[in-house]
Amino acid sequence: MNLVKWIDFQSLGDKRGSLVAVEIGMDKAVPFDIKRIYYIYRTMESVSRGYHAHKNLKQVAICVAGRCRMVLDDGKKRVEVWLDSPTKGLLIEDMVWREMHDFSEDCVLLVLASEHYDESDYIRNYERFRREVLK
Ligand code: T46
Repeated sequence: MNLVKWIDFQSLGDKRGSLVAVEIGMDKAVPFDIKRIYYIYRTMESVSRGYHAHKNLKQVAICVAGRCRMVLDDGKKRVEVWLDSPTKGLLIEDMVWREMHDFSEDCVLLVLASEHYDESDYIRNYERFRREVLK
């Protein structure tokens, strides 16, 4: 499985500044209906977040300001990418362990989610995640 799936958004900039439109649908950028949007901001640089996987949740993470480092792990391999562009979305599928590190002070991470918030969808123990994803 290719863990790193980028979605490129077109920047509709003009001399006034930049604008990105995110559209959903089969032939559009985001491949699922968005049921929830949240954003993470003012995370301290020394703080790491995430450390979980989701059983049934697809998400697109877009760093609309600043940057952070995202680690993705499918139980077999671990990769890391920098989210540092408002025109690049990272598609995170079900059953992928994620960690977020090295938030810049100005980081605003916007996340589009395919499902409503459900704490029972989280797997917060890495060994349990590996057992479930590798079985
Ligand atoms: C993910 C990464 C990228 C809610 O009540 N509703 C929500 O929609 C969310 C996302 C969180 N919460 C509550 C649950 C916790 O009490 O907000 C608190 C912080 O959530 P959490 O510790 O899960 O945050 P992160 O940054 O570790 O993870 C979040 C998402 O939860 C997760 O789905 O993939 O961002």
